[in-house]
Amino acid sequence: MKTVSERFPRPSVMGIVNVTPDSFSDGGVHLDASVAAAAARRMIDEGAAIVDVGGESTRPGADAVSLEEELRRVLPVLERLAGLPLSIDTAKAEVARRALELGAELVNDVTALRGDPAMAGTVAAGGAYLCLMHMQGEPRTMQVDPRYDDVVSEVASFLEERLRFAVAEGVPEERICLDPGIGFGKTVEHNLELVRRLDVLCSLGRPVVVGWSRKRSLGRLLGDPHATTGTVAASVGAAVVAFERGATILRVHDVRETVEALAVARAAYGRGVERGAAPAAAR
Ligand code: HH2
Repeated sequence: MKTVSERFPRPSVMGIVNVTPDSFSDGGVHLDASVAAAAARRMIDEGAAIVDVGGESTRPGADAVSLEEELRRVLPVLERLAGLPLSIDTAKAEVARRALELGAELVNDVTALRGDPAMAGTVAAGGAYLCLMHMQGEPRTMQVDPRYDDVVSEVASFLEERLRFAVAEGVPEERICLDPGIGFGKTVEHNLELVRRLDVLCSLGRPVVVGWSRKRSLGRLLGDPHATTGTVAASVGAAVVAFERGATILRVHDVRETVEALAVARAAYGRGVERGAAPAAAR
């Protein structure tokens, strides 16, 4: 099996399909399994390296969903997408296990293996890639006054500890990627600081995933203090900046626009960038 870096050259795009009624951006749009599967296929045609399918919203304020409900949402979509490159966005080991059985190759766990004690073993046994993400608090309350002494070093220490844990539990290090968790218990300034100093996270030695697409911090940056989403153009700009700072995988809703913008950025940086070399400006 390829390493994350071989499977996902820099930059790679991860498309997002949320099979939920309440996701902050595409909630309710993909609740029907056929509609969700068609959206995923379109994203792959548009250049996504992988499509991340999720059945539980983690937007600020979201409530948890039961195992039965999450399976009911995602399994029919995964079944329709057999043979395509898929990731499962879940914190539940049983959802991950069923998704891997149906051919998913990556488990995207926003709790970084803290949500379900069986998750690490499931990922290891399934031979899957794993994304470990930082979150302060839990979705229901995480945006209520998030605080850090130094957001970058705290996120880096957390991810380093989670990486060691995953490896100790049997997940090969070369299959793991790390994500600062934009918007997960972070103010606009925390998000900006994490991307500005993304080189600190890149120096942990694993490919970095950034998911800033359509998030409220982008809307707030544009001057609306009550925004709950960001625009497509702001999201594309955010993806290019994250790539420029060293990100390998960009998790986005708008695949075609992001792929086109990243093609220009990649061409401008020239040879070597896809192998993980951070552009000089990001070092
Ligand atoms: N963001 C969301 C969900 N999963 N996974 C990773 N690795 N990184 C992220 O930044 C990330 C994630 C939230 O965005 P979205 O899936 O669009 O919305 P919701 O959680 O409301 O379904």
